[in-house]
Amino acid sequence: MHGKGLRITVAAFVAALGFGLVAPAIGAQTTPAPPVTKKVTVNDNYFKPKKVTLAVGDKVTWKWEGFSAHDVTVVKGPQKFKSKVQSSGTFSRVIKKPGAYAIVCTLHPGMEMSLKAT
Ligand SMILES: [Cu+2]
Repeated sequence: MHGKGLRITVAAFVAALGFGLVAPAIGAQTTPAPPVTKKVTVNDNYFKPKKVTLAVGDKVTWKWEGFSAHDVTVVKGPQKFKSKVQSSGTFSRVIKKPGAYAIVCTLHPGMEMSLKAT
């Protein structure tokens, strides 16, 4: 007698968990967008694209495609970083802070780009 009643109670509790509580909780969660890698090419003497918008947590990979040496330097922004002066290869950073970033090649005045992270 007692055992059967307990089983029904447990079954009802599990059903309540499954349909009443757990399912809406899962449905209400927002799944963050997976991190994305944005590609920028480093050319002679310009970045392409010049403007990049991304979400915090995304990565930017600069790829050197010109013949001259260049660098990637944040001159203004919430997160500072600087690549080596290089003429080939890549440089990557995960953008961890929201805001506007002004980026230049310190070797070539006017070789600039901007990043906006939200
Ligand atoms: Cu340059």
